[in-house]
Parts: sequence; structure tokens; C-alpha cells
Amino acid sequence: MDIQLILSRRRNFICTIAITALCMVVMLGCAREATKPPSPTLPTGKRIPSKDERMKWWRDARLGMFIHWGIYSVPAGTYKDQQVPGTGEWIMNSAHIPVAEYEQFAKQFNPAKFNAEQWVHIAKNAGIKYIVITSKHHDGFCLWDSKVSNYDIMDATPFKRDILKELSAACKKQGIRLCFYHSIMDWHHPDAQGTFFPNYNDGGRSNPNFAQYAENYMKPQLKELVNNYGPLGVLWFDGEWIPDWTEEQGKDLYKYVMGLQPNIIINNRVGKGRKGMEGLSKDEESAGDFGTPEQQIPPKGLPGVDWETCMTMNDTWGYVSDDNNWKSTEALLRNLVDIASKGGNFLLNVGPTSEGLIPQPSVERLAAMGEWMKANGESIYGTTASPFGMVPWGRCTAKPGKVYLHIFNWPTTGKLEVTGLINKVEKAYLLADNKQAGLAVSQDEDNIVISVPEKAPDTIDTVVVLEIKGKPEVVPQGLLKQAKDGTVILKASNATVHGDTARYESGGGKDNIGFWTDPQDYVTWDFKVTTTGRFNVEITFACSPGSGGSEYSVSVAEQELIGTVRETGSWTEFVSEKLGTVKISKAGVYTLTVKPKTMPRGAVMNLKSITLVPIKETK
Ligand code: FHN
Repeated sequence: MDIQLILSRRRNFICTIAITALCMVVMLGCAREATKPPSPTLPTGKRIPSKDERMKWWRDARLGMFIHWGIYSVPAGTYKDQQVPGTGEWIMNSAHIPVAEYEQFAKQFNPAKFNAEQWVHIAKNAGIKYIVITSKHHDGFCLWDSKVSNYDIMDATPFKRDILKELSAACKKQGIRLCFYHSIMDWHHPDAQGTFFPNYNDGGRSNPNFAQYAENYMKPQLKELVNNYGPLGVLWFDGEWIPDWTEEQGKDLYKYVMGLQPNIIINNRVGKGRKGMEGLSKDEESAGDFGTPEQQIPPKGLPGVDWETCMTMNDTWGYVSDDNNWKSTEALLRNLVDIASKGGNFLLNVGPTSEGLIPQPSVERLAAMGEWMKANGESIYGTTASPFGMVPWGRCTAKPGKVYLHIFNWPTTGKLEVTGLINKVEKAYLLADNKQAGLAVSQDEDNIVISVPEKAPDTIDTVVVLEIKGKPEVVPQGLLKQAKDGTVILKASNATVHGDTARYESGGGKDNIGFWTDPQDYVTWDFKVTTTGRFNVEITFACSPGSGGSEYSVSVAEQELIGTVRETGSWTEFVSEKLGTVKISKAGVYTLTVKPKTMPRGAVMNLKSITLVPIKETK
């Protein structure tokens, strides 16, 4: 057989193999295709985007505006010449106003100064990326032209303009995502009323027709909102806690809304997800895309889930004429940074007046926040949580290739120390410095020292950028080392807090474990001992007058020391005291625990540090 033939036969053989292989691949592919779960689609054939696809814009946005607006802005916290306790939007319930009487406020609601373009401009200028407005709050009044009800802006007020339609147009024009808050609880609709109103304080009673309200009123209204004012960014449900609403109904409503707009985002209050203090459902199964802690920032964030803190600028969601307890711009900006450093979003509320104006103190704060965001927004938008634990100088956010150091407490030495970052720092500079003039950096293993200006360029938050290669890598937190002289310094910023109220606090003279109002909460440190021996144990703490007297234990290496908190003058006047001595005979890793034994006056202490000082044994 000549070579040619062999070659040709071989070629044929190879071709046969190749074709067979190709068929195998195709068949395998088909088989895999057949076994691969089909990408979820709706009956309409629309593909449902993945959660990550839906959440991307929201995770990047970080900052939203909450707007609580409705006919409750007419009484504005006053009823029959009396200031009504509670928030403005609850006045119908708080003052037990009968439905027919409350409806009269609709006849007075004529917000002639309302200007949607101006509202959206104020939001955009503040660095806000999305707006969540109350389409319908618990009082049942609808801010849009609903075909399902006459209890709305078009039929029940002299204003007769579709507020949500105007806001939708302004948001589209200025590139801001429009989102709607919608209350499941409804004090006006006869098939929903009575769930909590007017017997709110007796724990509420059920309305036997609630299911009809949900199917024949609430769902059709949601369809109007999604189809006629969308596409929406988020449907933000609320009023879910009532006895007539169940998790099953929440899951059904979640599916219903997703069917209307497959890429929408829905909060956890669509069902019964708001458990515990953090407003986040602990079980994976509950409906909703993100947790909704309210008026508080979870001390350790909510690792592993999406979450958003919603917060008022003063003490009320809906406008109250005499509520002037405004948070400072510093507090609002540092809340934003704190939340972003824990991987969350900040939904900051405004409560417009019955004239249609956002209160001036809110406008001023938003403008000041916008100035900071213009220079530093890169350190907030699209960032992830701090790769470190808590840090004494402020907070930290990150992106691949960059670590943003948010300096609240500016160093007086001109040197900023950062411990724990393994990556080599390629460059450091002030984010607000457009020229990005570099700052001198010295790095020894995971200890970085950055030379910074003597004075803080921005006293609220100066951002120092560390440019690194790749993603930030940090030394595992928690395992602390002995100093060369054998001393062990256990700082509050390195502590592990066990419990939900005690937390690390920094700024304003604080660098401590504080908010220690639950005696069940305790703190621990893990540390490594190589130099053994006897140690003096010192505690550094502060305690305000009237809060002293708590007893606590400090335990390590199976030994326990007992202390009693004395008053030191204030929560930021720290003193150090020797508690006693302990013996550590064997090198290794140890856990030191500080646990309250009694708390007679509402708080334990502000704990700054525990120090183990080696005792030099005399020969
Ligand atoms: O009762 C409402 C309240 O009025 C306000 O709307 C807040 C905002 O999150 N949500 C409920 C209280 O949790």
C-alpha cells in the first residue's frame, strides 16, 4: 500500500474520527443543553435576569432619596391645635382621625409650588442615583391618577396633576432611577381597614376581606404603577407587619411584580422578611432582594446580603412643621461612608411640605453632601465593603486596584498608619486632589505609614487613595501579635463584638467599644503569645457620671480577673487601671474575653483597650 494511500486512508480515518468526535461534541452539547436548567423565562417568553444582573445598578448607586409625601403634609403634625406625637405620616392613626374627617385633608392638598424637575435636580446635585417616593402610604391616599380608586391626586384634590407622572418624566430626563414605596397596610380601603386602624394600640384586628383587597385593589394598582410609570428601579413595600399579611402572600406578590417587570428590584418587606433589629430576614427563603434596616446602621453591616439603611434627616418621615431636629451634614455624610464601608446603601429621606417644597434644611444638607460627592464620589459608587475590620481613623471602602481610606480622625503626627494590608502600595494620593500629587508611603510587610498634610483637607472625611495591584488582600483579622517587648495591646478596633448593640465607635474622641447597653453583649480578642511569663493586665475605659458600677470579668488562659467600672467624667474621658496579673506559661494562641457580670445603670462602659504588660522577673 503506497504512502499516498496510507495517507489518504489515514486521512479518511482521521476525518471519520473527527466527524464522530464532532457529533459527540454536538450531542454532548445538546445533552448538556438539555440537562442545563433553562434560563428562567416568563410565560411571555421574557428571560428573567439573574439577581446579580438586576442588582448591579443598585449596588453601584449606594445613595438614594426617600420621599414621604401625601395629604398628611397638610396637618403637618398638628390636629385640633395640638401637636400630635409621632411621625407626620402616621397622624391619621396617632390622632385617631376618622376616615371621613381625614379625607378632608385631600380637599386642602394643592401643592402649587411642586416642581418635579427641581426635586430631581436637588437629588442629582446631591450625588443621589435613585428616588423612592411614597405612591401610597398607610393612609391609602394615591399620588397618581389611579383608575382603581378616586382617593387619588386627580379626583380628590384641587391640584389635579399626576405627581408621579411628572416625577417619572423628570427622572427620565435627568437620568435618575424612579422607584415607588407602596404600603400593603391601608387604613382607608374598607376591605383592608381595621387591620390596625382604629384599634392600633390593642395589637390590631383582622379584616376578613383583606385577601380581596390584595387581589382586586392592591395588585391592579401595582400594575398601573409598573406599566404606566415604569420601568421602575425598585418597588419598596412597607406595612407588611399586619396580621392579615403572610410570607406566602409576600412570595406571591413578589412573583406577581416580577411578572410585570422582570428586571425590577423588590425589598424584603414584600413578605415578612423584616425580622429582628436589622430588618433583614434570616432565612434564605423569605421573599425580597435586600434587607431594610431602619433608622440604624447594623454595627457589622449585614455580611453576604444586599441591604439598605433608610433614615430620616430629622425625626419624621412625613413633614412635621415643628420638627427641627436636623442631623448635621457631617453626621449624614459619615453615615453614608459608614454604610458603604459595610457594603450597604443609604436611603436618605425628605418630607416635602403641603406646598410641594422640600424643607430648606434638607436642601442645604443635600447640597453640602453633593459638594463632597463631587470630589469623592468615586470612593462610594460601585465600591465594596472594607477589607479590614474596624479602623481607628475612620472607615474604608474598596474597588479592585484601589483602597479608599476615609479619614475622620486626622493624625496629628502627619503620619497615617494602616495595618493589615498585604498588597504592595503602588501609589497614594488625596482623592480630592485632581493632580493626584503622590503622598510618601513607607511599607514594612503589612504595616503602612503614609505622610499626610498637617491639617485635614476635609474635616468631615478626607479620602486617601492607595493604588494596589489586584484586589485588596488583608492579614486575617483577629489574630493579634505580641510586640517585640512581649506587650500585648488589645485595641477596641480589633475586638470581636458578640451581640447586637455593643459596637466599635470612632470619632469625636471615641475609639472604643461603646453603645454597651446589653449586659449579654461581650467582646473577645484572639492573640498569639511567643514570650510567656506573668503579665500585668491593664484596662483603659471611660464612663459617664451616673452610669458607673457595672461589674465585669476579664478572662484569659483559664484565669479570671474581676473589675468594677468607676465613673471617669464622661464617655470620652479615658483612664487606665491595673486589674491584676495573669500567668501564660505556654506559647500559643489565646482568647481574652471581657464580659459584664452586672449592669446596674443602663450601660457597661466605653472600653478602649486591654493591655498585657510582661512582668520582668527578678533573678
Ligand atoms: O410605618 C412606616 C413609616 O411611616 C415609614 O414609612 C417607615 C419608612 O421605612 N416605614 C414604616 C415603619 O417601619
